Amino acid sequence: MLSIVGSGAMGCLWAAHLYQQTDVCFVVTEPYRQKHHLSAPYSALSFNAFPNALESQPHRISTPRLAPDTAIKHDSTILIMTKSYDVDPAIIDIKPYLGAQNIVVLFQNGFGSQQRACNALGDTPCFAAVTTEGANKPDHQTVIHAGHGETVIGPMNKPAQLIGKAQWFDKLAASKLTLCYDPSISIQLMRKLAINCAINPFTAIGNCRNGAVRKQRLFQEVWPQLRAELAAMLNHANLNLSESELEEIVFDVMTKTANNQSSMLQDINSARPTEIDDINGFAHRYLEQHGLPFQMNKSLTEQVHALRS
Ligand code: KPL
Repeated sequence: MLSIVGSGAMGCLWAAHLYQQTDVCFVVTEPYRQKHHLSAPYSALSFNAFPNALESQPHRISTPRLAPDTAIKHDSTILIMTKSYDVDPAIIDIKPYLGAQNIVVLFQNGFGSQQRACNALGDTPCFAAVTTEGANKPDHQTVIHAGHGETVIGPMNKPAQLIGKAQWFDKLAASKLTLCYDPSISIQLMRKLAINCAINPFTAIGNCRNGAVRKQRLFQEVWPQLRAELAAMLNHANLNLSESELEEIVFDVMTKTANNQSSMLQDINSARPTEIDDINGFAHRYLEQHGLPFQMNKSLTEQVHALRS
C-alpha cells in the first residue's frame, strides 16, 4: 500500500502516476478531516489529472481516503506531501500505526520540518525528497502536471541509511516520474532552501511570478546582502559555493520557472499560512545560532508575516 498524506497538487500528481501500478490511498489525518469537513466513512477523492498544461483529455482518477488505522499497513510506504507547518500534526496522527517496516518520505519545502519529523519517528526509516516537478491545482477537481522535473530522495535518519535504496524506491519509480537517490540529501535540501530563500519571499511581497523577481526594486536593493547571508549559510553547511555561483543557480531557476507562481505566492493568494518560518525563518535562526549575519533573512521573514496580519 502506498499512502499519501496531503491531497494538494503534489499529492494528486503522485496518486495519478501510481494508481495503475499499486494500491494508493490518501490518509485522512485529523487536520485533513477538519480542513475538508469530512466524516467517516470517507468518500474517495475524485479528480481530473492533466498530463500537461496543453492537454484537453484528462485522466479521471478516484483515490480512496482512509483513516490512518486502515490506510497504514505494516509495510506501507507513506508519502508526506503536506505544507511544512502541517507535518508535525500529521506525524502525531500516523505515528501509532508506524513501525520499523514502514517507510516515510517527506516532501516539504525549506529545512526544519524534516528534522522534527525524524525526531518524532524514532526507528521508522525516514527519507526526504527535493523535487522540481511542477504541478498546480486550479480547482479542487483538477491537477495539471505543468512542468517535468526530477525528484531526488535520500535518507534522513539511521534506519533509512541502513535500508538505503530498496524495494520502496522501485515502487515509487514505477510512477515513471524522474527519480534519483542521493545519500547526501541534506546538501540537496540546503541548496533548495537557498533558492527558495532568494525567490519565494519576493514573489509574495511583490505579488509577481518568479521571472519578475529580478526586475523588482526590493530584490535589486537587498540581493547583495541576502546573497552574502545565504552563501555564508551554505558554506557553514559544507556546501561551498561562491556568491557568484549561488547567484548563477538562483537566476537560472528564476529563468526556468519564470512563469510559475511560487508556492508562497499561491499560499498568500489562497489566504493560507506560508512556509516562511521553514524558509527564510530557518536561515535566520541557523545563521544567528552560528554567529553569522542574519538581518536580511530576518527582515524578509517579518515582511512576509506582515502580509497575513
Ligand atoms: O520551489 C519553488 C516554490 O515555488 O516553492 C520555486 C523553486 C521557487 C519554483 O516555483
